[in-house]
Amino acid sequence: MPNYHLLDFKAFGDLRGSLVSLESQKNIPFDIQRIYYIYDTKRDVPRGSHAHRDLEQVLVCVNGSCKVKVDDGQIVGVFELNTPEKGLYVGKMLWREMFDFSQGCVLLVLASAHYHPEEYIRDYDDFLKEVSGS
Ligand code: T46
Repeated sequence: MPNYHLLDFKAFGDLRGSLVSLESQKNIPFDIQRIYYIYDTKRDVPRGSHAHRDLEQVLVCVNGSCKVKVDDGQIVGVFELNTPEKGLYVGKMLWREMFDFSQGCVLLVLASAHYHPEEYIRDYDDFLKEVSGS
């Protein structure tokens, strides 16, 4: 089983619009320690291209759309995020890339830990070695 999957969020919609609530250990499968958002992106300029040794995240496209490629060293999944009602859970030790950003894309990210730049793996070959245990 790959360590990534889509999450469905319940939207509370009425004549005024819609609301989605995200809560630690309820519809988000970890304690949220950090929230950041990515915006003002360019369609042809991918982001990411790294892995995390010890971080779990949920990515939600709250406006527009983008694609996310996740790679566990064996299986590669590509997801289009185009609704605030779905999130992509990205577990530990996964190479990720975000690309094909639409105009106005806003990607909200919930993370299980504070920002620790030293736990990033930024070289794909190093990632493959670590993930295969070699
Ligand atoms: C990930 C994908 C989905 C901070 O100072 N604090 C933070 O919490 C983050 C996430 C970044 N930064 C700084 C570090 C860089 O100077 O913001 C700048 C841009 O970060 P980065 O190049 O890592 O951004 P992305 O879009 O390539 O990757 C980010 C996350 O870093 C990463 O964890 O999984 O979004």
